[in-house]
Amino acid sequence: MNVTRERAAAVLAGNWLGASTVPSRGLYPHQWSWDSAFIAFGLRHLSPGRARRELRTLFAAQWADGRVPHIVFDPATPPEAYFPGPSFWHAGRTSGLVQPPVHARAVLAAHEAEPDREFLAALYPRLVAWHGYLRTCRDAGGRGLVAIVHPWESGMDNSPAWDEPLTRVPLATGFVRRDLEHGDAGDRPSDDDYGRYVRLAAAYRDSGYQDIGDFAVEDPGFNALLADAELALAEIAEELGLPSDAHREAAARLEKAMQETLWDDGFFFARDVHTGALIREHTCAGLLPLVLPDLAVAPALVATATGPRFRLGRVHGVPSYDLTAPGFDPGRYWRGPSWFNVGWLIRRGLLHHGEFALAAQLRDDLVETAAETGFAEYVDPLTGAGHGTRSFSWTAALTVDLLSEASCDRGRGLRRPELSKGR
Ligand code: 2M8
Repeated sequence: MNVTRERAAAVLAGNWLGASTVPSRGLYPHQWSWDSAFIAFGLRHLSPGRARRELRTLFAAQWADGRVPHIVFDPATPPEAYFPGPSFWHAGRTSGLVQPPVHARAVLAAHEAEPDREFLAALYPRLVAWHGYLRTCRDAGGRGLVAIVHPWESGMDNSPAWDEPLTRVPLATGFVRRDLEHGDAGDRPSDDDYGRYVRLAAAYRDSGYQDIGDFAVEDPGFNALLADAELALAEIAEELGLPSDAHREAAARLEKAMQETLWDDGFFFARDVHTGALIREHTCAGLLPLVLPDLAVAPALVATATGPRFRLGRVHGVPSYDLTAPGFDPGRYWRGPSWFNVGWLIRRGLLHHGEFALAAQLRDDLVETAAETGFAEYVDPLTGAGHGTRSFSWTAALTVDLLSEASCDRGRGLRRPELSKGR
């Protein structure tokens, strides 16, 4: 067995709680929504039953209104291990926020690894309710796009795109950050960012998780992943012998709305719903629409991805922020470092759009960098040095997934000299 695969499998085994996987033992000791979907992509190669269990556990915590909570708290973990913990949210065992909807793709992938019609039939209505919640309760801008109401909902917490809308949010004080007990402060969001996250989450909680508050943003990453999830749902419906047109139409509507309202000058930008203005920051979320196979503007978006702002193929992974921006920081969380889930998604997009050599190169780089950094949470795109926590579950899981592809060695030799370490 491949050594890297074995090491990645050991990370996932070490982070398994019995019915779900924690992103990391210290920093994130509960179940996270989109992490579980990425984890399932890897688990399906190691133990399809565990992949199904991971997803079933998450969906067992789904709310009556259809939302899938962004955290499901582990009752056996001390409440003070993570802040904001279960008592903050007033929502039983979960938080009240959401995360990007990558679950339908994960459910389909788990089924493909080991067909299980009962699993598919059980999850299908839950996925329909989840997407229905997003479409009906979150179209704050009335443009047919989902608005996120908290930076944590993007999964890209301290993205520079959220700086401007966050200026409207006052700072909360009087709480203790637990994340700094497990990570270097230079790798994590600032205290001011954290103060705003807490204030915003408390206000949403106090509205009974209904009101669109001070922060409402149409994020191209979130919406692209929802469109892709609708396409996956169409495939699931077909597999179950159910009509699928509505899902394909939903995907097409989202794609059209993104194209008409978020696309400008070769990029997809987020829109601040309160001001109606585009937030002109080039973050990796604006590249995620590449996951859509019919994306008409894919060639222009690939040109941006390979241009000076992201230098795809000439750096490690996909930088989370514009390399040319004054605020680019190669080590701080979502303000520059490359994350493995984003690289894995963009690789899929490159394959859709015929960029096979670049996709192969990205895959090799992701696998190698993951192994060399002990499955780091994120890496410096310029040096490949690891940052954040180590033995991070989605890094390990997506490595297993990439290694499981028969074509894994196809791209060897395409590596360009600029990619080598210690430049
Ligand atoms: C990070 O987010 C959490 C809050 O949800 C945190 O900073 O404590 C993000 O990277 C997010 O995308 C991820 O799902 C989560 C767990 O890995 O950590």
